[in-house]
Amino acid sequence: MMNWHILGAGSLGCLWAARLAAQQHHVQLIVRDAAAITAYQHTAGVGLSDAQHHSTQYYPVQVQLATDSQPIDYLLLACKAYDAQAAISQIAHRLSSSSVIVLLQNGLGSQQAIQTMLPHVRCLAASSTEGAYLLAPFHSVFAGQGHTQLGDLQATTQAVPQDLLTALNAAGIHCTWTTQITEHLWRKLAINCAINPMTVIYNCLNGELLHYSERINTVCQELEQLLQHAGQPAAAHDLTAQIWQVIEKTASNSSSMRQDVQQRRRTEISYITGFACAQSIALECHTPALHQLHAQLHDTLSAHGLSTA
Ligand code: NAD
Ligand code: KPL
Repeated sequence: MMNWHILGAGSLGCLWAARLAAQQHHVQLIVRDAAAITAYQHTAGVGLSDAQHHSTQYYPVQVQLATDSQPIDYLLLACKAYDAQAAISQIAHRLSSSSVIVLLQNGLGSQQAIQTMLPHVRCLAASSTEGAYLLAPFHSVFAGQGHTQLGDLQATTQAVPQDLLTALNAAGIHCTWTTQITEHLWRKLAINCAINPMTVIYNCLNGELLHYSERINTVCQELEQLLQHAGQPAAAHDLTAQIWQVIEKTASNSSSMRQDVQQRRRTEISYITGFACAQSIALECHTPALHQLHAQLHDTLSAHGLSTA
C-alpha cells in the first residue's frame, strides 16, 4: 500500500483521494486551515458520486495541515495553477529526494516553477481529460471519464515508476506513461488557448466557435508558429485540424474557463494565454492575434469583476 498526501481538497483532489482510499492506500488530505479540518469532521468522509448521482460512496480519509511533520512519499498537487507554488512552499520541508510529486495543474508555467523550486524531487506532470466537480465540500462528482498522461518534467536516469502506474490504474485512474509530457502539455495549452478565451469573450458553447472560424484559424496558425519556436514541432503538427476536431467533439460543452467565469471563480488565464504570450515575447515569435486575444480576455474578465492574474 502506498502513502499518499493530497494537497488541495477540491474536485480533482477528492476524486483521487476517494479512488486511492477505495484501494486501501493511506490517504491524507492536506487542507488550508483548522476551519477546513472542522468542516471535514462534520462530513461522512470524502464523497464520490457517479455522473448521474446514482450512487455515492464515502471514504474516511484523514485530514491534516501543511504544518504536520509527517514526511511525504507520494504527493498529488491538486490545486489551481495560481496556487501551486505557494501550496508547495508550505510542505517543501516534508519532501525528500525519494518523494514523488504528481502535478495536476492545467496550462503551463506552474509545473516548471515547481520543478525549479525542487530540483532534487521527482516531479511528474499530468495531462488529464478526466472531469470532476464538487457537489459539496469534500464531495466530488466524477463527471467525465478520461485518460491521464504522466511523465517526468526533467530528464532523469530513474526507471519508469511502474508501481505507481500499476496502483493508479488499479484504482481506476486510467493513466499511461509518456517520455514526452512537455509535448502533451504544450499541445493541450494550444488547444485551451484557441478555445477557452473565445468562449468567454463571445459567451458561447465550444461548438458556436464555428461562427468565429476566421479568428480561430489565425490564432491557430500563430500557435503553430509558437510551438515551432518553442522546440515542439510534434505538438505543432496538424494543430489547426486538431483544434477543429476538439471543437466538433466538444460542441455542446461549455469550456472550463467559461464555467469559471459563469461561477465567478478566478480563471487560470496567466497559465494559458498569459503563458503563451510571455513565451512568444521571450522567443521573439510574432503572434499579434494571440496578444489581442489575451488582452481582450483580460478586459472581459475585468468587466466581470474577476481577477486578471
Ligand atoms: P478546485 O478549485 O476544485 O480545487 C483546488 C483546491 O485546492 C481548493 O479546495 C483550494 O482551496 C485548495 N488549495 C489551494 N491552495 C491550497 C493550499 N495552499 N493549501 C491547501 N489547499 C489549497 O480545482 P480542481 O477543479 O480540482 O482543479 C485542480 C487543477 O486541475 C486545476 O489546474 C484545473 O485546471 C485542473 N483540472 C481540473 C479538471 C476538473 O475537471 N476539475 C480537469 C482537468 C484539469
Ligand atoms: O479542455 C477543455 C476545457 O474546457 O478546458 C476543452 C474542452 C478541450 C476546451 O474547452
